[in-house]
Amino acid sequence: MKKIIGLFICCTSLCFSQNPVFTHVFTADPSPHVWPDDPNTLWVYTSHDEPGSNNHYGMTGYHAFSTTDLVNWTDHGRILHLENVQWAESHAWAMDAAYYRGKYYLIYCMKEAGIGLFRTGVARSDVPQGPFTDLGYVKGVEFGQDPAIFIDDDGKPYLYWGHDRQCFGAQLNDDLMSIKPETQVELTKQLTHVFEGPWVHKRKGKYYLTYPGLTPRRWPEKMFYAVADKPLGPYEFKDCFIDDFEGQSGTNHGGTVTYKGKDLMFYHSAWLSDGLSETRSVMADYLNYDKEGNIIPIVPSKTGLTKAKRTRTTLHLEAENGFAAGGKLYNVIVDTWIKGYSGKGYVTNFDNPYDHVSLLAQVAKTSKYRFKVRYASPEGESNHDILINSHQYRDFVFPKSEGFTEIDFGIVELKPGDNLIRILKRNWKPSKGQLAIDYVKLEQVFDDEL
Ligand code: FUB
Repeated sequence: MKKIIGLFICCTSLCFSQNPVFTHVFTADPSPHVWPDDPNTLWVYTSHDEPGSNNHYGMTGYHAFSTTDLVNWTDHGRILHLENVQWAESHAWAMDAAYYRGKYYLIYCMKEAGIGLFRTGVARSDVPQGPFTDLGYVKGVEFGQDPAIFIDDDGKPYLYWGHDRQCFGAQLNDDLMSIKPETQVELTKQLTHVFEGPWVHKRKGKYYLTYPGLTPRRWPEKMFYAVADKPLGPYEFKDCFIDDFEGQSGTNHGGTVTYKGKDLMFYHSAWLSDGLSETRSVMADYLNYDKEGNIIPIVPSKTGLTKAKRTRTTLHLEAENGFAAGGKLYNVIVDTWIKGYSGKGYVTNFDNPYDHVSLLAQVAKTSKYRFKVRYASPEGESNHDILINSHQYRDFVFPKSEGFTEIDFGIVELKPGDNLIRILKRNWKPSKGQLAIDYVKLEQVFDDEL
C-alpha cells in the first residue's frame, strides 16, 4: 500500500499536471467568481493550510488568486487574517466572496474570542484582490461555519451555512450584517448525507445546492447536490457528483463558476502534500450537465482545465497593503503623487535608518522564484538593503527612474511557511533620490527550467 501511495505522490508532484491548480502554497475551500465589471478575469478565494499542519485547528487566513487564461495565475497574497479580526480567536475556515452594490465582500467564518463558537464574519474591500477590512459578524446566525453567499438575479442576498450534519439558509438584510430571521430555514433533511460547506448557484432558473457529505461509511467526504425552484428550497436531493478519489483529503469543499461560457468546479484534494491528507490544495475540473440538468459526475483529473503542461503562479504583493496583508510599514508612508503605480499607491519616505516596508510571501515548500521589485526614484539613485529572510542584497543602488519600473533580481529561494521580504534604509548614507516601492513580484520557477 505504501508503495502505491509513494508512486501516486511521485506522479502528482513530478509529472506535468494542471491539478492542483496552485502548487506553491497550500489552499483549501475554494470560492470561484467572475465579477460583473470584468468578465475576462476569474477570481478564486481560498483558505490556507500551514505546511505540515495536517489538521485545520491552526488555520489563520485567506488568499485571493486571479487569472485571465486559467494557466497563469496571480496570488495576491494574504487578504484577511485572524489578527485583523478583533472579535475572533481561531479557525479561519471556509469562506465565500460577493460583489454587492459596488463593493467586494468576503464572508468567512472564525471562532469568536472567549466563546469559541463559529461566527460568520463580513469583510469589505473596494477591489477584488483585497485586502479586506472586517466589519463584524452577521447577527442572527448561530454557529455560522462554512458560509456561502448567493445574490439572486433580483439583487436579494442569501446566506447559507452548515456544520456537523446541519445546513441552514436565510435571506440577508441589505447591509449583509444580519439575516431576516423570519426567512431562516433548516435544509438538513432535504440534503441527504450533508455535513457542511453549502454552495448555491443558479442555472436555467433552478437553484443547485452543492455540499460535502458523509455517507454512513463516514470519512472522507464526497460532494453531493440538490436542486430547488427557489433559493431557500425546498431542495430535492439528486446525487453524489465527486466520489472518493486517489489522493483525496478527508474533507472536500468547493464551488462552481461560469467562465468564458464554460462551467468549472473548484474543490480540494491532498495532492500537493506528500501524504498529509489534511494539508490541502485547490483543484479544478469542468462541470457538465446532462439534458435534464443533472450534474455529470466529475472524476478529478491531472490535466485540469487547459492543455498547457502546468499552471504557473506569480505572487504579487502590493507594498502599501502593510499589516492588512501580513506585512509592515515602519516609519514610511503611502503616497500617490508619482503616477503609474498599481493598487492604491506606493510606499515612500525612507528617511531614517531601519525605516522599512515588509511584505509577506506564504509558500508550501522550499521553492524558487524570480524576484522583481517595481520602484521609482525620480530625483536620483537611492541605496537600500533588500532582505528575503536571511538572504540579503546589501546597499543595493536603485538607479534613477522618473516613473515606475521593474528590477529583476534573479532567482531566489523561499522556505515553507511565512517569508518576509523587507526593503529598508539601513544607515545614514545619503541617497540622492527618495525611493518609492510599488510592489514585489515572485514568479514561480520550476526545477526543470533552471
Ligand atoms: O478548511 C477547514 C474546514 O474543512 C472547512 O471549513 C470545511 O468545510 C472543511 O473543508
